[in-house]
Amino acid sequence: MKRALVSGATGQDGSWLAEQLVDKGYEVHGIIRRSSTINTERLDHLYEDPACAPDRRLVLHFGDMTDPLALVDVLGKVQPDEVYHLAAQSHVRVSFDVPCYTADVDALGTLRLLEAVRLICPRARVYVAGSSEMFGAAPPPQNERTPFDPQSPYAAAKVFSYHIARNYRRAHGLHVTCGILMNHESERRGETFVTRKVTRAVGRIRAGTQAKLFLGNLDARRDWGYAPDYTDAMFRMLQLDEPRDLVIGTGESHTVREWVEAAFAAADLDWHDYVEIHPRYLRPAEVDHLRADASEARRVLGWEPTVGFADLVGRMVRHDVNLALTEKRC
Ligand code: NAP
Ligand code: G4F
Repeated sequence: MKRALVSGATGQDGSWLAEQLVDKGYEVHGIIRRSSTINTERLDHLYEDPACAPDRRLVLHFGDMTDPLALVDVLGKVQPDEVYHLAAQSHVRVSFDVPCYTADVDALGTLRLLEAVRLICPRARVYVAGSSEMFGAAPPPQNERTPFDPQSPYAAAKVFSYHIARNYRRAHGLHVTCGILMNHESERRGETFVTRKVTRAVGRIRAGTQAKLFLGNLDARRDWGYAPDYTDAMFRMLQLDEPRDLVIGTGESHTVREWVEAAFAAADLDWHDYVEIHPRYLRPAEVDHLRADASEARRVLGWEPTVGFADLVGRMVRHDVNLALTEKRC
């Protein structure tokens, strides 16, 4: 049985990936950080799966990307075959408020983990979560040859992560792969990212528990895909014998306005009646347009997205309409 260690296991991607790895027969270990509130909601259902808890197929360990000794300790205990490094302060807007913390977790955190892998389990294969945010102001379509032009502390930290991953591959011969993923969303997306913020609002407006939705820049364009397709791409990347960095995305982009319009329409609402612009949600620097040229990943991994824009919006709206009704009844 192969053993995988997932940092950021409690996040959107970590939870989908843990589920997929358990299904593939892996013993899955996740790093979670101590929190005063419950932060395992996205994983809790896995413990109801008989394949997981009783057989110890999913095991959680406390750790933090700012604590190198804890990373050494977990790696020593788990001795993983594969490490998926997903933990990050992942909110771009928030990275302008806490730039030093973001760099510590997202940039140095990756270095701490790679150094711990080098010392403890150098034969493990490592996936490092890069981001299409690294392309920043570079015009679309973006692919593996597009120069980075980061527009936020988050993006700059991810560029460091990308370069240090490549350095550990070249200098120390580690099997490290950096995935450069476009935005990916799901029913488990954090509620302050724009897609989920909108679908949560649509659900609550339909349930009569929210009146208005305040947003920032509606003109930005993103290449939105479905998160489980992207965690599947992470797995496929780590199965390549020669590690390489690949861009993942659908190749189609839409404005935030189009997302808003589609989400409200899916619940028979007119967004003009509910949405207002608030300067709080504007960013000091914006990324205007991300759209992937993922032809290399399609060729090398045989990867294809399975969920398109309209389907993705529909799934998330249906989920959040039901969720809001359940919350109202409670
Ligand atoms: P997410 O939902 O925000 O999850 C981030 C995870 O990192 C959570 O488990 C979080 O723990 C954990 N974390 C944060 N700070 C930590 C720290 N100091 N020590 C240990 N763990 C920490 O993000 P995601 O959407 O799943 O994204 C996964 C990765 O892919 C991230 O690196 C993100 O930057 C990158 N990425 C995401 C996208 C996307 O569209 N989703 C696109 C490109 C790249 P808590 O649950 O306790 O907060
Ligand atoms: O949903 P967002 O916050 O995602 P963003 O900034 O593109 O970052 C996400 O994708 C990256 C990959 O490209 C990841 F690396 C990163 O971790 C994260 O998952 O914002 C999308 C767009 C932006 O242009 C933003 O300005 O939506 C615009 N927007 C408009 N109003 C808003 C809002 N974003 C948020 N979060 N909240 C708003 O009210």
